[in-house]
Amino acid sequence: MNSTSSPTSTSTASVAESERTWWKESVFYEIYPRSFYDSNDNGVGDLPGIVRKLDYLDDLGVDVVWLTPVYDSPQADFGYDIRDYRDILDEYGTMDDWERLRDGLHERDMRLVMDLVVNHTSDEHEWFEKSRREVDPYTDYYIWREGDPEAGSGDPYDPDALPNNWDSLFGGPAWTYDERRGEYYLHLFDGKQPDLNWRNPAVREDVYGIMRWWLDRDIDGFRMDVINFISKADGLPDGDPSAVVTGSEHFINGPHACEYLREMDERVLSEYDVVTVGEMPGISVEDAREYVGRDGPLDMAFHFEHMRLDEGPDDPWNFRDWSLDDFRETFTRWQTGLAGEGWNALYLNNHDQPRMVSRFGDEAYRVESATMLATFLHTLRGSPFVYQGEEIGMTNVPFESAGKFVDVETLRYVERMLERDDVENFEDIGDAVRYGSRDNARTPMQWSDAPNAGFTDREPWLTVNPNYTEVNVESARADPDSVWHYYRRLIDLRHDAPVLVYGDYEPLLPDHPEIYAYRRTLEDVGALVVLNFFDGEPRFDLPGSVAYDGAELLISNYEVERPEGPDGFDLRPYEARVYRLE
Ligand code: ISL
Repeated sequence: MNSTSSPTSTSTASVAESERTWWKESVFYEIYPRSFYDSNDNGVGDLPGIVRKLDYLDDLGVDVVWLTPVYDSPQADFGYDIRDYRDILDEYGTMDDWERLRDGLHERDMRLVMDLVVNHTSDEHEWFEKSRREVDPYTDYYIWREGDPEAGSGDPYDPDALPNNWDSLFGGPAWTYDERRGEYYLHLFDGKQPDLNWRNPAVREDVYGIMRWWLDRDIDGFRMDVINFISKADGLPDGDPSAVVTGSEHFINGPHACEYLREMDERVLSEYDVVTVGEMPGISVEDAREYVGRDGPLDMAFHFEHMRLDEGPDDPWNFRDWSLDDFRETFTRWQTGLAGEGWNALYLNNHDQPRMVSRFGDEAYRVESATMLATFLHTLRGSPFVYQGEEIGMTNVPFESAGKFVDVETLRYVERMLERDDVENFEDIGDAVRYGSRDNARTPMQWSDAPNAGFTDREPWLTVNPNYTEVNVESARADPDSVWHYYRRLIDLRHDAPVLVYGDYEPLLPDHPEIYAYRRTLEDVGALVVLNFFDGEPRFDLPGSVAYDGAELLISNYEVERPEGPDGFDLRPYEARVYRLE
């Protein structure tokens, strides 16, 4: 069904040497270790499991693996709550296993990016245990405030008693009262994830020490968790109560965030040839220019604007349809806004988001829409990030009941909603939870049609998607028309076509209701990308500005009959085509 022709390689000589770097030319692959592969049959994925799948990654052709947290952690937020930054969680293996993974990747010319989670630690981290006992130098390692537990009803959780009105991103107040210290500590996420006090130079010094410890173990970079949240506004003022997350204007891109990252760059990063990707909810293109522009401290940023397109303006769980106009406008703004300035980190899903096929594609056209979206991801200016399972077109999960969810954000939301008078039972919010829960992304990787999708021989820690009998790596690899083979071809294509990496981006047909088309241009080479985002059969009318004569089809997710009309062609549902233009 799919066709690809071999791209005539263009030289990269036309790209200024100063512009070229390995990470711009790389395809990244995100691994969520808990769900990747279980080597010791305890139901939980682990590092030796990843080691066994290294040839799989090599065959797929990806260049860099981003490993989400594998450090010692009580797993309140599945690793984003770190107890010891210099140790591996027992369930996942040992430092020796980690070294085998790193070496195995390097032997295959792949690189390893680790997750740096330093906005907060676990409340079981030694620093916090000492901080709550006011043991120096840790007393001011976290953000402690007195508040007024005697206020109002005398309940320390009376809103009047709290130090301010900020919300946690997982819902409920961002403050927890610590009986022992008699003060509140700030946590922008769960109560088990206290925020570090970045104003304290000793905290920053310790973070840099952790970074050096890993960098000296020969890693190739960091993905930095909510790194634009590290600086909180002076005096921690009350936030606007009408905001989706109250207080967020005082901690997203806070006053010193960029300054701390510059210091981190000077003190640590500048000494290593590594890539840095900041996860930055709530940044605009203008903010991104500061973080990842020409003089910015980091290399790339994950922004969230396209993740918000189907979320309600007041309540993110109040999902609505996204529109192609907003989608195209958002991507175009980021493509043009960072042109010549910075580099995009491109993604359509990750371990926190619904599966892209179920969100921006169509499960009824699973293969077509997965390959169309993949074509989009790999032909924009920036580095594509593939999330495990995306390459076989994994979908959202029909979770049977409330009891099947395990993610803290989801559980908190369900708890909160069930307290409301207008919500009688889980099914009243079931659709939203099934659509939006982070657990959709975290179900075990589907390796085969064996029990538990070949992920484990035991009961897995999280439900397996029942579609594993059809959607799995083994059957995808056996089928030349599968999503998996399309990803391989697309990754090869991007490696061979500098125009897809470095070329300028120019949207075509900016108002088309169904088609998203654009041109990439690098010197005298062009690429035309035509994507049908829906299940209709619209005609693509070639814009006059595009010289289509002699265009060569580089890849498409349907068989394309040649020759076609000189002024356009009809598209099939979710059809994607990429042409090389002379
Ligand atoms: O936007 C979200 C869901 O729609 C959030 O989950 C958002 O991605 C998140 O708040 C920031 O994510 C990162 O930090 C969290 C952790 O739970 C996530 O897994 C991580 O990716 C706290 O460390």
